[in-house]
Amino acid sequence: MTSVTSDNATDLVKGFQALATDHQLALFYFIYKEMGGSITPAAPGASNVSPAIADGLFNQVKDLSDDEQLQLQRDLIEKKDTELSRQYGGLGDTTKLLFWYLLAQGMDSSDIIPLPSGYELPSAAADLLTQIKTTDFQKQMTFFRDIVAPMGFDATNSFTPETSEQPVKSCS
Ligand code: 45D
Repeated sequence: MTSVTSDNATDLVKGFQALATDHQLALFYFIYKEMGGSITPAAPGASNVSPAIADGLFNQVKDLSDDEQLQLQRDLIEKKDTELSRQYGGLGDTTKLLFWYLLAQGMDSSDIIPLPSGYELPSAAADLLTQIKTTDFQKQMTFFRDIVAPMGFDATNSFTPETSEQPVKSCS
């Protein structure tokens, strides 16, 4: 049944989003490690991705201190309203994915704060990792897009609680 598989993909997204911020970050990095070389930035123009834009954002992050780099990543997950979070929010979904990929590579090249040594995934995150590993490639991609898409701050959709008004009841 197709509904089983698509429900499963949604469950993964929900499971991911239910984790604490730091556990999401850690799991995401473990996923990157698992995928290893199987992520190949597609040929230019082959997909809906803007490498220059992802690079531009990554280069700004690279220049931050370790603490700021970690904070930025937490802010993205928590959809905080910051300058970089807004820039991220303006990217297309695949470009967001590419940006995270650059961050993960940056961790390996010491441009980005690494995981604390000996860090172990909390069990709920480890369970999700097992499920993601056994999901087929297309569904993994859908899962990734689904988790990176809502991260960051979407300035085009920013009716803050202070400025947005309750629906006015029409009184005759
Ligand atoms: O101290 O179509 C903790 C493209 C604990 C090409 C921490 C693609 C506390 C076009 C929070 C753990 C390549 C884009 C510290 C497709 C503590 C295209 C730090 C595919 C320090 C399909 C945690 C792209 C940190 C794909 C820093 C598949 C965690 C991309 C950081 C996949 C985690 C990208 C990061 C993935 C994880 C990226 C940066 C899986 C990034 C994962």
